[in-house]
Amino acid sequence: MTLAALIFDVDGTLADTERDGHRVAFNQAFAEAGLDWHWDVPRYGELLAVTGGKERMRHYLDRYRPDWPRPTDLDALIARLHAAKTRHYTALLSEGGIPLRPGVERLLREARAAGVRLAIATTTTPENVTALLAHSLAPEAHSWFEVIAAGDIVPAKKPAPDIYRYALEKLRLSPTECLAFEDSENGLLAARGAGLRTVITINDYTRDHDFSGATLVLDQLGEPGQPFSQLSGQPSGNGMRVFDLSLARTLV
Ligand code: XBP
Ligand code: MG
Repeated sequence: MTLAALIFDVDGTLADTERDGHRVAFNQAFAEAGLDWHWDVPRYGELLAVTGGKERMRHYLDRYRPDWPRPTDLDALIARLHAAKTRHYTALLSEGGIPLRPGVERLLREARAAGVRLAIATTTTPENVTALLAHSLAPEAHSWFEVIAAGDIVPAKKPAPDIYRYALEKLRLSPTECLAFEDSENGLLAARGAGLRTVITINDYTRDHDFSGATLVLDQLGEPGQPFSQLSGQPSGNGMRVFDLSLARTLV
């Protein structure tokens, strides 16, 4: 099968945005609202089991704050906090941002030059994707992606396959022509659920996740002089240990 498109997750895959980005922005929103909620690094790792910021806040209350007095309109509070969190997160990116992970920009540029189409499938809010691409990649990088499937565009977030199905439908491609890139178990379940072969690049929050079903598990995509380590999957035919299009093509 010819490789037609690469579909990328954002958080944890394009950049390590969770610990020093989303987590910090959530805490800023909580403090600004006068709430005594604070998510430290290990607690945030537990909370990442639930994708989506609004869903994550609700899960936090259910799991860790059963006695916290709920306002009559909890949905409205969550929506306000989430809007504030998005404002803090995008401001943080514009102030210098969070770098892309090794190999990401190289692979995106190689795909563009070769006419391999690009898409995004993420649970995060669309403004966050635009801000990350603009500040960490290139001002016009938004336009590099034919489809940006993000946030509440589908009601069921990862691990549900809906966001990947949506992206495939917009691309008008079958999953066998594409390759997905993910960093987490929920992301892998979503991509696999949509029938996609998936390459995982782990990070500190996800290294102990169950990645059975992944085509390839790497520590990162690698750069010349900074080769990837392969954690599982078929041995790559690429002696360089840099994830490039020629390696991607062997996987579909
Ligand atoms: C990303 C998420 C998101 C972000 C926060 O998961 O779980 O919830 O942490 O984004 P994935 P919002 O990488 O699997 O897409 O607050 O904008 O929802
Ligand atoms: Mg992710």
